[in-house]
Amino acid sequence: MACEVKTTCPYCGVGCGVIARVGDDGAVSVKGDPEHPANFGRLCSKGSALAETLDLDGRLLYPEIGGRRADWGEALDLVAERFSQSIAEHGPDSVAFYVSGQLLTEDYYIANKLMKGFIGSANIDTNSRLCMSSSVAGHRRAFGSDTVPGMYEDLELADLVVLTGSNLAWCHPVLYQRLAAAKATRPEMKVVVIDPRRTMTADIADMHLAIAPDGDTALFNGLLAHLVTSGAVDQNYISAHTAGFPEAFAAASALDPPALANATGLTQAELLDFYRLFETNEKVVTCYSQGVNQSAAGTDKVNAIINCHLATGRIGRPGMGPFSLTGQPNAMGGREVGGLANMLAAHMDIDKPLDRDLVQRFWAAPTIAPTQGLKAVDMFRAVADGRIKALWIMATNPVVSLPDADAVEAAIRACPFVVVSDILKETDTARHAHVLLPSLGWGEKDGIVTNSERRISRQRAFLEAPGEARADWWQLAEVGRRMGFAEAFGHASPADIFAEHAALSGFENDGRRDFDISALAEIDRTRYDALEPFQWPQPKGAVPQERRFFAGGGFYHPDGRARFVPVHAPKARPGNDAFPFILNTGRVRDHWHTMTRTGKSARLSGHLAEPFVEIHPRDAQKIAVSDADLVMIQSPYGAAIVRALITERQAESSLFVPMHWNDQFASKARIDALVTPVTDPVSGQPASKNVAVRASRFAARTYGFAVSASKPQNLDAAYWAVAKAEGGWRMELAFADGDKDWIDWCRGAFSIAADIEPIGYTDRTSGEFRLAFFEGDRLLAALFLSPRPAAVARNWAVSQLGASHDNLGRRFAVTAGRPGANQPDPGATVCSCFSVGVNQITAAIREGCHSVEAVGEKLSAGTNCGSCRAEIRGIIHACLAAAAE
Ligand SMILES: Nc1nc2c(c(=O)[nH]1)N[C@H]1C(S)=C(S)[C@@H](COP(=O)(O)OP(=O)(O)OC[C@H]3O[C@@H](n4cnc5c(=O)[nH]c(N)nc54)[C@H](O)[C@@H]3O)O[C@H]1N2
Ligand SMILES: Nc1nc2c(c(=O)[nH]1)N[C@H]1C(S)=C(S)[C@@H](COP(=O)(O)OP(=O)(O)OC[C@H]3O[C@@H](n4cnc5c(=O)[nH]c(N)nc54)[C@H](O)[C@@H]3O)O[C@H]1N2
Ligand code: SF4
Ligand SMILES: [Mo]
Repeated sequence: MACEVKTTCPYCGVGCGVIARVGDDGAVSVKGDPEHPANFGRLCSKGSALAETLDLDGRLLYPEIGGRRADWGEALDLVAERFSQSIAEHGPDSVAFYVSGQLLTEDYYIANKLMKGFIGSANIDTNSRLCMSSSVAGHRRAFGSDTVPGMYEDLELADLVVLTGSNLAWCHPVLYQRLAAAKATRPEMKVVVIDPRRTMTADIADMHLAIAPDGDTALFNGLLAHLVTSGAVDQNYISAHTAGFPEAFAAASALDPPALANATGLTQAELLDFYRLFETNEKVVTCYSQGVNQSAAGTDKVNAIINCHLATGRIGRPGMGPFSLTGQPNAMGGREVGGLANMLAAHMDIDKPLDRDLVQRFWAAPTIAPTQGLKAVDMFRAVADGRIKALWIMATNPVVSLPDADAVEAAIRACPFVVVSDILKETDTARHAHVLLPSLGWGEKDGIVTNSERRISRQRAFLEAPGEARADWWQLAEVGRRMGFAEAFGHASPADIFAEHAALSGFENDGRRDFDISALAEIDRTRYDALEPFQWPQPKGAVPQERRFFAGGGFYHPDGRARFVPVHAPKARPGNDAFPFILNTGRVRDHWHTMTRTGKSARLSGHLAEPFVEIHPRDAQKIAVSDADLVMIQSPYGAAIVRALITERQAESSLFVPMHWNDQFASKARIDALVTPVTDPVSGQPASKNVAVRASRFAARTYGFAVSASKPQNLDAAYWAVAKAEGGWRMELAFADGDKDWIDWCRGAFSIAADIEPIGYTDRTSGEFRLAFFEGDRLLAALFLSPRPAAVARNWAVSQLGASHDNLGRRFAVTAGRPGANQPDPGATVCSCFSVGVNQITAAIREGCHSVEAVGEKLSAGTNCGSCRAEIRGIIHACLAAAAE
């Protein structure tokens, strides 16, 4: 029977509502939920492709112990026994949980309860440490609580939207679309993008400030000083609701205009233009994300921003406020349950004895963690030096995502007991687990997530659990029960856990704590199943309403006042001749983190199909790298090999490499292997955007491209990167030598039977060589080799996997490596929703489509999720500019 279920997207913190439809044949399709207040029906490219990521290929379906299948009872007994044993012999701090902002609130609540209240350690930290912890720390310093004051609507109501360290167009695409739509109806609205790179987000900006890495504190300090001298500050707000203004102002005035220009890498004129915009627009929202948080000065950057909003009283009113954009679908939920090592449940403070006592009583817990636990980077150091002897990793892939990732991998490998709960059998982290526990994934699990604007929505199951996979909360509760805490972990369903969480939020609260959803403390399963998205707080007895915080003060420091935090611009990193480039890392539009889900979609994988480094043309020239060359990047910690993408969008002396690629998809592209494990002193968040590296051309003798119907195995190449493609796989290759037995190589890599003979083609003058293997009329694999980066029409070659090759002519056409005149090559994918390539778009432009709308009308490109509209606009500009030359 076909059915439709309302749920929430499992990717970014926008938290879009999704309607999943399961057809009579079991096929799933998704569409945006028109009634969800985050997206009103929109979805981005990743959300639209969700149905393509649900297959069971590569799924972990049964528990495993030491690589052999085990049953749940045996696996859970072993986990409970080894954790209990370590605690008995070495104390509670000898064990740790490393969890994730992709857990549901209920999973997270149980993990935190078990560790802090029953094991009695605070050694539970989460990938949110790498993501939001500077924002949390900045909020708590300023507000006395981890409160996001505003809501999404503020971006639409503002007259000025400042985006700093946020690539909104690619990372929060639906929110970006809401902003772009608001700007289209009110063109007088201004958008400023502050980012060392000219990202796609800068496309709608009235002003792009290509700030020097970590120049944000200086920038916002200079702004605060300007607001004072120009008289834009709100003295009434400052005196009624804040403390510490003089000290913050003194710190902010430390740099004179030339020094400010120097620290920010911007001209004095640029600075003044920006400062005037901020001064003259009362309705201003400053959104920030990882360009702010992931820094050795991340917390100071957050407070530098908040200081400016406090000084002008522009906070918590429609269209005004600082706005931390959360990354993961449940980064906020994790903060609500206190899943960080330095927090306690329900926004309580682990350093406060009264809070600890309250939580312990509520849980009827035998103990409560007496002090903060180890933050992520320190936690893995403690794993490395043997202090932590049993580790449970859940819904995160630290061998890819933590700084100094090779050392993290070595630590995990050396740890006496490692449990990994994941949905996939093979990840860079799972390969080192002693016990592997199969978790339910999106569409199978049930619970709650909270988005960036404090909106709580249900993720609902619409698929059967595959194999023996079980929910993360169930795994944790079963271990808790087996460790002797049956009563505290007797929950029968996520609804039970949520009710307990809601009750704790209101327990002895009386308005002392911002997070209060006690109106839902008595929720039963039926109401829970029907729960509509709502914003917190929702205290018991109060009329449900959506609200902002702090327009009239009411901060959570004991005196009710916000704190200005005096912050100083960090000293510029000392120059370093050995490592002259600054490596900046981040995201691409169509991949999610370590690609365990988006890597399954051919459409999403087609946008950017291999790991790359963005490099400025002059830097490329300096290191003698041309377009499509391979580049070796090195830091004192590790190395990576990626493709050169030469672009003026990148600032000189800095490089950008995406964080996504890992050992499952490329030979050597885990970029966190290079990232220095430097952290912010307040938040403990790693500085993943400012790493000193060197770069050089990676010289290969032979370059290649291949397509294969089967998943390639054991690729023996100096460089390889594989991506899912329609009907199979595509891969980029490079070899240190030119004389292999290529037929043999193909048989090994593509599992081709010995009796299948290839068709070959060699061009002696160009040195190009091609091989194709067919079974019947079907192409099994084709390999294209060249002494230079291989010029093959890639999307066309991929399309040959699905084509019929029923005559010799067609087969030989494959070895030509490019389509005949009657079959145009679409080029690299730009629009993943409709699989439209760059060559099709340029052709349409040549035929007179000179606007995004016109291209959309002709090709449909950009008309579904809209995520590629900025890119299409860029192609139009480039084509028209080239034509005008
Ligand atoms: N497509 C996609 N979307 C995602 C994710 C994904 O994996 N893929 N992940 C989600 C998650 S968990 C997160 S945390 C968010 C992250 O969302 P964002 O923070 O928007 O994404 P990033 O690409 O990490 O970094 C943002 C920008 O910060 C810039 N930057 C670097 N250094 C500085 C600096 O010193 N100052 C300033 N002002 N800017 C700087 C970078 O050039 C980059 O363009 O995205 C979420 N959305
Ligand atoms: N250099 C650099 N490093 C970074 C960043 C950066 O910008 N630059 N960004 C950082 C940030 S902001 C983040 S958020 C992290 C993200 O980094 P990670 O959290 O390591 O990345 P994911 O790929 O999201 O890992 C999620 C894992 O959980 C599995 N999984 C999916 N669903 C479920 C489920 O329901 N249950 C369980 N148990 N498992 C599940 C997936 O298969 C995958 O293995 O990376 C951080 N690292
Ligand atoms: S913007 Fe895209 S990735 Fe983020 S929640 Fe919405 S559909 Fe999902
Ligand atoms: Mo994140």
